[in-house]
Amino acid sequence: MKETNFCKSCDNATVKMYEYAKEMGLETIWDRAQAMQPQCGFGEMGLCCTNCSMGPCRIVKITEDGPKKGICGATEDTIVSRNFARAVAAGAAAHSDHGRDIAQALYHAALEEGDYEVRDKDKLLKIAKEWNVKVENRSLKEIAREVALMALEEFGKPFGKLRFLGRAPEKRRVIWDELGISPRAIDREVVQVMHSTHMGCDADYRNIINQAAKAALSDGWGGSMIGTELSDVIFGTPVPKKTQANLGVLKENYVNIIVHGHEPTLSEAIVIASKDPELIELAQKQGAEGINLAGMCCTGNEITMRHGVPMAGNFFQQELAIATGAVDAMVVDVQCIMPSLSEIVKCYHTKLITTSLKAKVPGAIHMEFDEEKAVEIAKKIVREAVLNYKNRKQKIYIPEEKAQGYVGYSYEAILKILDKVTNSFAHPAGTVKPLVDAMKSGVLRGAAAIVGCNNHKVPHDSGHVTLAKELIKRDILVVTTGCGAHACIKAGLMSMDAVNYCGKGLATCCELLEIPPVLHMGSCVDISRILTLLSDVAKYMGMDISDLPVAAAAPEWMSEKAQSIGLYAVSSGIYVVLGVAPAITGSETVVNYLTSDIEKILGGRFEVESDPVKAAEKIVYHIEMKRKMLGI
Ligand code: CUV
Ligand code: SF4
Repeated sequence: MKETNFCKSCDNATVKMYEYAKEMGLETIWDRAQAMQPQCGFGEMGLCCTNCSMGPCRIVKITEDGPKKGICGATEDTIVSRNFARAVAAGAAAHSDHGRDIAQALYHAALEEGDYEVRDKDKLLKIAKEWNVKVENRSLKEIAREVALMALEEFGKPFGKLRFLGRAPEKRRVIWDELGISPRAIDREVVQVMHSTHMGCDADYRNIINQAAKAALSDGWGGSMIGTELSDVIFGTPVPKKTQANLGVLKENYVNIIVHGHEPTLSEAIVIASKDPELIELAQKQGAEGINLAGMCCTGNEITMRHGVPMAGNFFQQELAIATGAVDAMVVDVQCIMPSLSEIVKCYHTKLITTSLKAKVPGAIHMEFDEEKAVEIAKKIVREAVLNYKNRKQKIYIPEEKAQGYVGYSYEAILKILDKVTNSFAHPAGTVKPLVDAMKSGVLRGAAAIVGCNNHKVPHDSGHVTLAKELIKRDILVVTTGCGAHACIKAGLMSMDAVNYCGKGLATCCELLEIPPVLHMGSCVDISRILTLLSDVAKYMGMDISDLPVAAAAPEWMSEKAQSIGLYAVSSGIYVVLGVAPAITGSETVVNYLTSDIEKILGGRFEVESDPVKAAEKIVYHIEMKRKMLGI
């Protein structure tokens, strides 16, 4: 087998643990990626269709005499766009189903069933006002119940458009309406993509992509936004706090529990359970000093944003965490959980505990989570972990890497920080004005979001980190979510010392506001926070999102959810740079459409650039061009 440079990571802890795992004879993501080479060219280009059983059909591009059409006559444009649309629909479904679970949790909270409550009253009232829910002479519970029910209706209501579209600037809403892509109900848009990409239905690539855009918008401005906003209502809107990140947050003499996956309903309950005095005492009886909770992937983002729980690592570190030998339980719910975990735990005492009906893994212990008995079940799960401490038998090796940083920059938190420099005499509190002023004066050139996963096609974390460093050097403020956020905090970019990497303008802003140059805005669904922020900036300036000197990047993306995010960002008028090409390269027409023509229609477009330094240059170019057009 040819030697590859697979485990290149800019994160020392990952490199060390990878080498250690190799020594121990463990198989990790990098080994499987290597064994998979060369990867299927048809699949890579999006040219394989399995939408009906006359197939699979694949379009042969490299030789002239190979088939140029599917058996039904579908062209490469049709096949590629259908595959892309289906991936977007799957991603939108995943995010939105997460949002639905949160809405359901709020409903239970309102009925006083279970352990959840309304923790952010202001946010609830704000949403109630936005949705025209009567608040006078009503209890908080009544309001919460109606808001929850309305949120649940967003998934399948027969008429109207999504309520949160009202947050978008007027110009944006007109574009969506004219194109017929204002989402109606979340489930409906996903279903419609699945229907029209069925064999023998939609064959027009532009129409297929428009429908995919509609489903994607139902994620960003629907499912994800509901997920974020209602999570804030139930669990509190994040405020800045200090935390630590990387595998070094695991503690040898403690019961280590890692929560991994996505939905805060489970992880919030585990946070409570891990502080239970009886369970801590039980841990001590087992010989441990206490219970140490850490989060991975987006669950890690959710609980660090709200509680400062240490972040154990991102997507590519999940197997490595178990290889430390110090994890007594890895508790997972949905999404981004590698099935390989059940294989690697066999070599350790670690218990892999699945909790969702939507995600069982053979070989794991299943302890079904129930929103109505959240803390009770969480305590059972924590107890399992605690009692497992004494079963440790392997050598423990925890890399010492552990970075410090600040997290918790929700949109509301950012507004509050901006208040510090707002002369409240002249401007009402809670305005984006200082941000706009800084951008107009050129102290800040613009802002960019760095989001998304890890992918073996890019050296681990270095896509995120290199891009972030290149951008802050040029006075571009970076906001980040998902595994990009993990990468940035591990690289020290969320500490106050990171001003040393900044250009003069951004450094001044950071020092004045006491913020790091890379702001942690949460999990993947929390990209909706960025949409809300951009909308308010655009509205303040009397413009559309597509006019702003901003950009987004997903340097190491891999999931279908990321494709949905990318498309809703583009459809919201944002320039999106992808570090990994989506499976569309089989059709030049579709590539041209998504990377060029679509900009004339929607104001945003995709760019594919695997080199993060070049990606930074492209983002800078885009931002400077937007500034010029604004005359600033
Ligand atoms: Ni939802 S989707 S690997 S955990 S960011 Fe991380 Fe984020 Fe991608 Fe998954
Ligand atoms: Fe082949 Fe058409 Fe069936 Fe796809 S839908 S598998 S291209 S026959």
